[in-house]
Amino acid sequence: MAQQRLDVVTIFPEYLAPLDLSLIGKARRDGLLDLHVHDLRDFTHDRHRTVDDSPYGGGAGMVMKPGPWAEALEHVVAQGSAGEAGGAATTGAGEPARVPTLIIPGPGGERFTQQVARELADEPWLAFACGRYEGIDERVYEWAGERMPVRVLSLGDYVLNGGEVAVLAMVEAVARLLPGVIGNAESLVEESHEDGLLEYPVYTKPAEWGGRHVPDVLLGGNHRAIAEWRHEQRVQRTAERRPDLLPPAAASTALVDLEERVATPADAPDLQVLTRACWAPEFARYGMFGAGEEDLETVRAGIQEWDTRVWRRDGQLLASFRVRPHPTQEATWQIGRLMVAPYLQGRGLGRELLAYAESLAPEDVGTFWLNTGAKSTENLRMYKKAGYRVRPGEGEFPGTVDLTKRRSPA
Ligand code: 6GU
Repeated sequence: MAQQRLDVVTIFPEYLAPLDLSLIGKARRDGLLDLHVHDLRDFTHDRHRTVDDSPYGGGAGMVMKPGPWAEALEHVVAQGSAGEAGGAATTGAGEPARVPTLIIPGPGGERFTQQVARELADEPWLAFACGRYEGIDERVYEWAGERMPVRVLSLGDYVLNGGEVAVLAMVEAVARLLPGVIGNAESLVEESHEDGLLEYPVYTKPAEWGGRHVPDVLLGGNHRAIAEWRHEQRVQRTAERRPDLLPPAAASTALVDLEERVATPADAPDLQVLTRACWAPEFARYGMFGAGEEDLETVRAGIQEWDTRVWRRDGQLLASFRVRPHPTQEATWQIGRLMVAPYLQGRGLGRELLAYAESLAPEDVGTFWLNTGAKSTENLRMYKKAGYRVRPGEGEFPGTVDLTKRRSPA
């Protein structure tokens, strides 16, 4: 079974002691989790083991110095290639992971959600950098970003004193998704946030307690009625406590309610922005550094070479794709740049766009072809669900895979 390696760098190693307890502790003892905690002060060289200093430009508090961080992270990265007994993390394919994905917890980060937890559970190796004080010198983020994928993640809109408590939360959320950590896979599926609704209320014996009764429906054996009641409770509870999780009633997100146009060169600037917005998180996450920066000239050329479609609402570009006959492959329809504005993702729009892109193919087309990041798990999930199969080997671009699907006979 694959093992996930975790490295945590902190000035309070004892803060991570709870990771020896309960299910997470058991996962470690079972060898599913390989956790290493490092003391940042071990990477200082002065008598006082100094990790912070006053901020340039003035202001409150102290800032963590870059030097110890770089040394600590270099030490962590070196563990990957060191081949120390059982030390090196391996990918799903069994190759050693060369660098970890670095997580820097902080209130200024991208929101840590169940979706992010799933993405992190897919990674063979995670490193966590726990900041304290007013934060870490900005150059550490740049330095690390040139060496490994970096994600700055926040638990929510409030401020903690440091990243340690956040790391406890994130490690618990991620580790319980690893195969083998929780015995019953179903208990993972039937959960708050797994499908966008909060959990239903639960009861156990006695059926009457202090004059309070367990709802009748749960005492009968009508499983269908129970399932319906529970679903109703979930919707009601979500509406009361987390209305933000329910699909917005007013703003429709169906494709048919948006204005479709064939793109012209005038759409290039907006398309460039949408492409960056869609790709930047992937690049950061999966470490395709520096790739994917297209200048306006290239975007304009793409509009000429493909049939590019754009969808706008109130002038704002919300979605796009481009299609054309494959330049070299016979009877093949190329679908590219299927993009949905980040805030509209996860609602099935991409799926709708894909079906529409396929419907534009001329009659003689027998195969649909597209290309995506080899590690873009959400894209791959959607394409596979739509009937696409990953072609063996590397895709058209480094770090990508090609996918194809036979057109079903009309
Ligand atoms: Cl991840 N870190 C800190 N220091 N404060 C936070 C947070 C993280 N998430 C919310 N507040």
